Formats: sequence, C-alpha cells, structure tokens
Amino acid sequence: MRLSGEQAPSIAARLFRPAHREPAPAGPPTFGCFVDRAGQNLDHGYLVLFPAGGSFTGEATAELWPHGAPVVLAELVSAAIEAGARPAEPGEFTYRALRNGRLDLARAEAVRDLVAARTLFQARVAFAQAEGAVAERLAPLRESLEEWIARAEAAVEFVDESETHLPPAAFRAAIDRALALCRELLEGFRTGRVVRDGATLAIVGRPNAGKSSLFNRLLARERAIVTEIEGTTRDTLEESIDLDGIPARLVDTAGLRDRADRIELEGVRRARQAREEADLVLLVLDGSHEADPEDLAAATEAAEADPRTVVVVNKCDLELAAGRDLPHPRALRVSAKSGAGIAELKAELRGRLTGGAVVEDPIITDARHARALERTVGSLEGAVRANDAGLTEELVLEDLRQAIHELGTITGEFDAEQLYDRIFSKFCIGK
Ligand SMILES: Nc1nc2c(ncn2[C@@H]2O[C@H](COP(=O)(O)OP(=O)(O)OP(=O)(O)O)[C@@H](O)[C@H]2O)c(=O)[nH]1
Ligand SMILES: [Mg+2]
Repeated sequence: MRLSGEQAPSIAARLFRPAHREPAPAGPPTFGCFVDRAGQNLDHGYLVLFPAGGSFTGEATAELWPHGAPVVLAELVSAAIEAGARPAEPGEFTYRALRNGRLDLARAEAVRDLVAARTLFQARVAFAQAEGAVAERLAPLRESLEEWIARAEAAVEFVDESETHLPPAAFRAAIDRALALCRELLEGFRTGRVVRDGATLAIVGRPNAGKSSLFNRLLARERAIVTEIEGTTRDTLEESIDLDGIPARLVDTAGLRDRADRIELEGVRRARQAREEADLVLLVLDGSHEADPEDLAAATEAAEADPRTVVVVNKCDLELAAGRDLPHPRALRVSAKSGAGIAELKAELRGRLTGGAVVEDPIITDARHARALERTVGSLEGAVRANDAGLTEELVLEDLRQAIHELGTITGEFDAEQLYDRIFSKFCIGK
C-alpha cells in the first residue's frame, strides 16, 4: 500500500507501530505491526518512507508492506482514509510523477503498459519505453529540427543578409533524414500495435476438419471438446495465447455446413461473425479426406480474396494428408494430433501479424504516438515542398514549427522557452 503527499509519513505513522525504533523520515524498511482503525494489531510488516524528491512521485511517500491479504489491505486503506488520506485515482501516482517532472509523457504511458503487460515480450518493450526509449530515439530528430528552425528564424529575421538564407540542398537532405527516421518508426508501429493491443485469430472450416484439435494444440491444453462426430463444436470458444510474445485471442468456431439444426445454425452464424472480426483467419482443411474439389477451390479463393486467410491442411500425420498437394502456395501442413508443423504455423501467424518484417523490438506501440508521428511527417513534407518551390523561409518555418510541436506532443515536453534558449545560444545575433 502506498501513500503519497505531504501528510504521507504522518498518516502512515498512525497505522504502524515500530518493533524497535521509530522509522527515519527516509531510509531502510522498519519492522513493526500494522494496526486497524480500532488500534488493534492486525499484521506484521515493514514501513518504508521516501523523502520528497526521492520517491517515484517526487512527493513524500510511505510504503506499507503487510503480508498482503486483501482484507487486511482493505482495512489499512480504510484506516488511512480515516486519518486523512483519499483513494488514488487510476494512474494517479504516475500522473503526479509526470506533473512533478519525474517522467515524460511517453514514459508515463509506458508505466501504464508495463502494468498491463500480458506477455513477457510486451513487458520488455514497455520497460524499454519506461526507461525513456521513445524520447531517446526522437532526440536526434528534435535536435536537427530545432537547429533548422533556428536557422530559418535567422533567415526570416535578417531577410536582407543573403548569408543567413537556408541552403536548399543541405536543408532538403536534413529533412529527408528526419522523414526517413519517422517512417522507420512508423513501420515499427505495425509490430508495435499488435504487441500492445494483441490480435484476434479465428479458426474456421468444415465440421471435423480438426479445428478444435488445433485450438487445443495451440493452447497446449484440452480446452475444447473433440470428437469424430461432425458438429461437435456449436458455440464459439475463446482463449488467450502468447504467440511468441504477441498476446492473441484464439477463437474456435462451429464447423461451417448447410444442413444443420437451429442450434448449429446459430453456431455457424457466430463462426461467420468471428471470421469477420478476426485479424487473421485460420482456414482448416481436413487433409485426410479425398480432396473435395469444392473445398479446395474455396480455400484457394478465400486465400486470394482475403489476405487475412491462413490455409492450414490438417492431419498430416495420416499418409493421405502428408502426400497431397497443397491447395495454395502459402498453405501450411500441420498435424493437430502430433504437433507437426505447429511451430511453423505459429511463426507464420506472428509474421503475418507483424507485417513479416524482421524488426527489432518496436519503439512505437501507442496509437497516439503513431498519429503524432504521422502528423510530423505531414508537416515535414510541407516544409520540403515549400523549400523545393523556393517559397519564403517564413512558410518553411511554419511547417517546421508545426512538425516539432507534433513531435513534442509524444513526450509532452515541448517547451517554447527551451527552443528560444537554443536559438539564441546558437546564433550570434549581434553580428
Ligand atoms: N489423425 C488425426 N486426426 C485428427 C487430427 N486433428 C483432429 N483429428 C480428429 O478429427 C476428428 C474431428 O476433430 P475436431 O477437432 O473435433 O474437429 P472440428 O473441426 O472441431 O469439428 P467440429 O467441431 O465438429 O466442427 C476427431 O476425431 C479428431 O481426433 C490430426 O491432426 N490427425
Ligand atoms: Mg470443433
């Protein structure tokens, strides 16, 4: 339990009886007893005090470490409220850290993502962002833009002195580099988006193709009922899986067929809906059957028409399935029973979700950051056009200012004063 604010130490002191010595205003954990609202001893644990300026929020902070039973924590929270605290708003500690200048906006957002991480890969990416990876990657871009803004300012200010004019070729080269970096980061966002938000994968196909078996195999547990009876799965089933770091929602569906009772009809309707909403559709074919020309044609067609389709030929542990030609060049042969081809299938799914590119860990995972980068690109392109058309520096300057403003919204640290300092420190205006 954490208390932050001026009164944090005094409120914490009312909930805690030290065993040996009074806790220092800052320093190592003090062992003692936590007490309830009636003053009764409730639990053993530690109290840790952080001074203002030396805590996560930047304010005086008290951390209470009881054993962690929810009822004890609830009682301690009530006792703290009675002593003058109030419950924190969602994310309020991080918000205070931001307001107190301990974090930039992108790092604060990363803390949020780190807390919500569902896969280790997500946690690693969010951790790098919480360490400042976003601002770090944007720093050279900002510096370059600030420099060119400063030079454009000078050109506008001293319009009659030809030597202050922007050198068009060098300017163009610098902005092209800036654009390339923005686009690279945006390209990484393709991966970043699925790393952060996850993906939905629907498993569809004919009855008995082995959809539920594949579902179970990908989950690595016997979640769905599997039988040799057609129409076993009637309702859609959903489970979360970790697809090599990408969190995914896997949906098993009822087999698609026409003759069916009312329950199954509803199942088929839900299956179609799941297919509509999915990021990827695993179309499962039973490879052990004599090739049903209609099925194969439909699979090929589906794969051609809908880029989300992944054609999976199942039951390749059986001779007939192992020997047959694949209906589509990108189709995959698997066996839900033996596990053959499953690793390749996972790699294919991951590759499709991340755009196939072998990217390093993504830097940009947040849609807000991506939109800001897109707007930065738009403004930079405007600056290039103005420059190429030989328009006045005033117009170029306007676009550059817009670009750096957009960029600044990512970390929330754009500050005109800082920019002006830079301008005047770099330029010998008196000359
Ligand atoms: N040999 C072999 N049999 C499999 C494989 N996958 C599934 N089966 C068998 O195929 C039959 C149907 O499997 P299910 O997973 O229930 O098929 P389904 O597509 O979910 O069927 P519905 O729910 O009825 O649409 C079962 O008897 C499974 O044991 C496989 O890879 N190899
Ligand atoms: Mg099934």
